[in-house]
Amino acid sequence: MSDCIFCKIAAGEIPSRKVYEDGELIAFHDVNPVAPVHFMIVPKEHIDSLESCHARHELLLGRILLLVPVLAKEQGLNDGFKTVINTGKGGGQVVFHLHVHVIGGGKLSHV
Ligand code: IU
Repeated sequence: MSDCIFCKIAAGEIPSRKVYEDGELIAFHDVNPVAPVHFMIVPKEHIDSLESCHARHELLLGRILLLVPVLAKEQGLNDGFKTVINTGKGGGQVVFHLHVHVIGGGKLSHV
C-alpha cells in the first residue's frame, strides 16, 4: 500500500532502527517505546491486521511468533517479555499494517 508507513519502512524508504530483516519480515524499534526495549516484528506483505489474515498466512504468522523469543534474547530480554498484537480501532491499533510488539526490560502492566 503506497500510503502505509510500515510498507515504506519495510521498503527502506523511511529509516528505522532495524533489529532484524529477511525476505518476508522486518523488525525495528518502536519510535515511541513504552519500556526500555520495545520493538516490533512486521511482515513485509501489507496485511491490515490480524483480522485480515487467512489460511495462507499460517506459515508467516508462525514465523513471526517463533522469531519473537529469538529477537527478545538478542535485545537482552533474558527475564521475559510481553508480546502484543493490537487489532482494530477497538483493540488500540493505530497503524493498520499487521505488527507484533515485543516489550520488556522494565515493570510492565499485567495483560
Ligand atoms: P499500534 O499497535 O498500531 O497501536 O502501534 C503502532 C506503533 O507504531 C506505536 O507504538 C508507534 O509508536 C509505532 N510507530 C513507529 O514505531 N514508527 C512510526 O513511524 C509510527 C508508529 I506512524
